[in-house]
Amino acid sequence: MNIGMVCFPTYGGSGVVATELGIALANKGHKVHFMSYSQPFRLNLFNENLFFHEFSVNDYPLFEYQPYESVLASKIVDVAMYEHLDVLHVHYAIPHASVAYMAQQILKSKKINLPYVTTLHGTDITLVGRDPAFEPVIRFSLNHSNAITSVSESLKKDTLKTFKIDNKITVIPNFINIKDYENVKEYCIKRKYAPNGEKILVHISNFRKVKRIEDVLAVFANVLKEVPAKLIFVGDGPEKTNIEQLARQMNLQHDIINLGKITDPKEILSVADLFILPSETESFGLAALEAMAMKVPVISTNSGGLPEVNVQGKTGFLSNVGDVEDMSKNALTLLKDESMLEKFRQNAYNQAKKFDIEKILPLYEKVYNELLVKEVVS
Ligand code: GMT
Repeated sequence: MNIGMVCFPTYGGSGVVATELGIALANKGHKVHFMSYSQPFRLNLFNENLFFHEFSVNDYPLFEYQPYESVLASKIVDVAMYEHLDVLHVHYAIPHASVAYMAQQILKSKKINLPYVTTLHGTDITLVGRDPAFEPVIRFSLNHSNAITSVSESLKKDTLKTFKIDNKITVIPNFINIKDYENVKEYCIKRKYAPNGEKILVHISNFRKVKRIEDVLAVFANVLKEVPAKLIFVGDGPEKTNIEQLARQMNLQHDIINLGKITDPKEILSVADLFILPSETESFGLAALEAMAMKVPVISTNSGGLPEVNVQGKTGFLSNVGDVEDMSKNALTLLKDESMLEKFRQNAYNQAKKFDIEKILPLYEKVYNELLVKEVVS
């Protein structure tokens, strides 16, 4: 199958899902054509079935806002015509679902059929999508998607609550390739970051308000009162400077290691004792799943789709949003009990295996195949 894949290339879950899905499809023999304004950060093109079509948006002085949608739609039309795409898969509804619709209509005028799948990832529905200014366009382009997938049951419910959608929504959870998590070497970094055997807490995100990183600091401060520990931050984003300042005010700066954007966090996770994710909303929590695949238990909130990933009292603990006392208590319970921590580590790994790409890939292929069958019939 020739598949067009549209995603944001920036540091974020939807780009990771699109990229890892594209790689897995390419390994299975499908030809996958990525279209984005720069190369998605995890896309490694050493695969004869993977292609990247970059487009650039002109910075003409008349445009205060650059016409991203028009350029992307034109790129999709071009790639669909010359690479003979069978299906287009767009990640993140805004603005990719309406761009896909526009491209589809242009292609129709050239007697070319291009069905499109829209995958909803989270903030495209729960945050940005809640802005009423987007409502008519999102509703229209979702209702005209040939298929819609959502990364959790919770996100599906949120979508149906927020928009009047007549279309079916198929839940296909986020995934990891469990084979990639076997035999990751520690490279002695545990000793470098925790020279006196301190416990290591890790938080990975794109540092936006929705992640409530101030709660990570509050939990860490409480942990430090009872257990020697270090906190590793991976990622960058709008809240980073505020968080650094807050950490100084709380006198935590000497125990925090800021690593910035890291493409592949497996090595860092290999030295972690706990992963902290206190998000306000989280449609799935891919970062938590990646931690679990590295045998790291998760202290998280119970918002959105997190309970579909992190199992209370088994792979970690879940608390109400903002309840830092409960999160601290849970973190300390695990950090102070080595055998319990070990059991949770194994449980986390076993739970992550349920989301292995081998189980998830056929679900996406089924969605694509159903569209092709429909096209033959109509
Ligand atoms: O919001 C982000 O953190 C980035 C965002 C994205 O779309 O890039 O992540 C969302 O999609 C991920 C992949 O499907 C999910 O695992 C994340 O839970 C989701 N983030 C939120 O809902 C906040």
